[in-house]
Amino acid sequence: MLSKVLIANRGEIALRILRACRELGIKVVAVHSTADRDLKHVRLADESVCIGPPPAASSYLNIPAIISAAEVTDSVAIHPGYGFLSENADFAEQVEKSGFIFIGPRPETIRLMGDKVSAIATMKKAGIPCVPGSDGPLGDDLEQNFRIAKDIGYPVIIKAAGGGGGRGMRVVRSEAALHNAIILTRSEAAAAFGNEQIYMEKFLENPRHIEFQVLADAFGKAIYLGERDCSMQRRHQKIIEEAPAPGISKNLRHKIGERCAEACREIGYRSAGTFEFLYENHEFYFIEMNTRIQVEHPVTELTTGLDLVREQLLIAAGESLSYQQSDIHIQGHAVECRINAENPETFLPSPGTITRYHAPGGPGVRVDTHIYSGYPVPPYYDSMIGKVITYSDTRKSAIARMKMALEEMIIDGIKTNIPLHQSLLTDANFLAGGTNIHYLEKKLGVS
Ligand code: MV4
Repeated sequence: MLSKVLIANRGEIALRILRACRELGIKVVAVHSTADRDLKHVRLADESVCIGPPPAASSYLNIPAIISAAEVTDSVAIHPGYGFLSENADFAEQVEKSGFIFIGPRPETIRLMGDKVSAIATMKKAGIPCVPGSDGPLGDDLEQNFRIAKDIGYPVIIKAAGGGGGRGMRVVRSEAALHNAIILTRSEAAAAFGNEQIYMEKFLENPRHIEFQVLADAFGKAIYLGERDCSMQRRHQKIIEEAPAPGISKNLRHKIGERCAEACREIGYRSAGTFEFLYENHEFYFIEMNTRIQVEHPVTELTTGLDLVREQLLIAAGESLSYQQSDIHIQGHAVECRINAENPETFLPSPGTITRYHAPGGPGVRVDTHIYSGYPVPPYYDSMIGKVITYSDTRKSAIARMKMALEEMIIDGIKTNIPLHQSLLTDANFLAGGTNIHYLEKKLGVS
């Protein structure tokens, strides 16, 4: 087993990783910015190293500082969590070149999936259903691009190969608007991602966002752990996720999940991963692959009984997967509400000291958070301060447990989005299940 793991992250996920390490008897090194000395996982870690000032660029994104911290503490592996350096192929490469284990996929895999054009080409070849599109990057020949768009059929969407997660995209509804959209998206892509490659897809008007979780070891074994519905979002920030996705049959889950697992085998995928799909008119269309542990991983843990971070650690330690696909049974229903330190009406961040905190509890209630009474939420980072996840035998009962849990939860001193969740948990369309990616913004009257 790994002797000592450095956690290159902060907040709830750092604490989540610390707990998984502890359970396996792995020593933990926390790294933190000067704003994060009072984080719960820093207190609980065996050792901690301050790696820089509050701005992430100087601390949690500071590769030399993090690798130096691993060196001086004799760490053997680095867990990147989500966000920050988690999908930075150069970081993974430097971690390995410095003699440490990167807890995640191989650097080449991260690079392949980071470029959306190569990710889609790879997945298409591996038999994953993709959105009808340009089959590669767009060239500069306008007439040819007109033909590609005409063949796909308007509306189309122009996306940056270096983008993802909603950055660098433009919808085009007519041939008259295509040329400009290509030029604008290309120049934005060059500026934002240092990669001017762009590609074209059919624009799906009202899809749901459904993603499949996979787990693969270093010996070519891979399994899928079912799907999550992450359609409830605002400005590409998910706020509620659930597993399984309402209305997806066991048959379709098996068909898509098996293809994801097979694709992992073909590309030599390692660690936890997520295949992101758009789902519309009973069809799945692959859009991106995430090569990290995700915020919403707990809903999959509750419906499968696995501990995904534990599995990541075991895989990184060179163990083979101890589960076969036939060992995996999706049972019950799980819902996750992300708790953000923000104004529920304006969505502006609401940093400050939490003067009073009471956690909810009871059957089927899990709280993943690093907050405590007296914790100062710093203004420098993402506003997510925790997640409440509920589980029960049915969706209806998991939602009922969530309503109770959020009524029970007390976070004083700052504003949170709990009132927004309360309103969604009584929303007839949410209760019916299967709302699309535009539902929340429409309900809020934004788009
Ligand atoms: C799309 C799409 C419709 N059609 N691609 C946005 C985030 C990035 N991961 C991909 N995104 C989209 N790609 C095609 N061909 C609509 C979106 C999209 C979206 C996707 C998932 C979750 C929320 C979204 C919000 C707006 C647009």
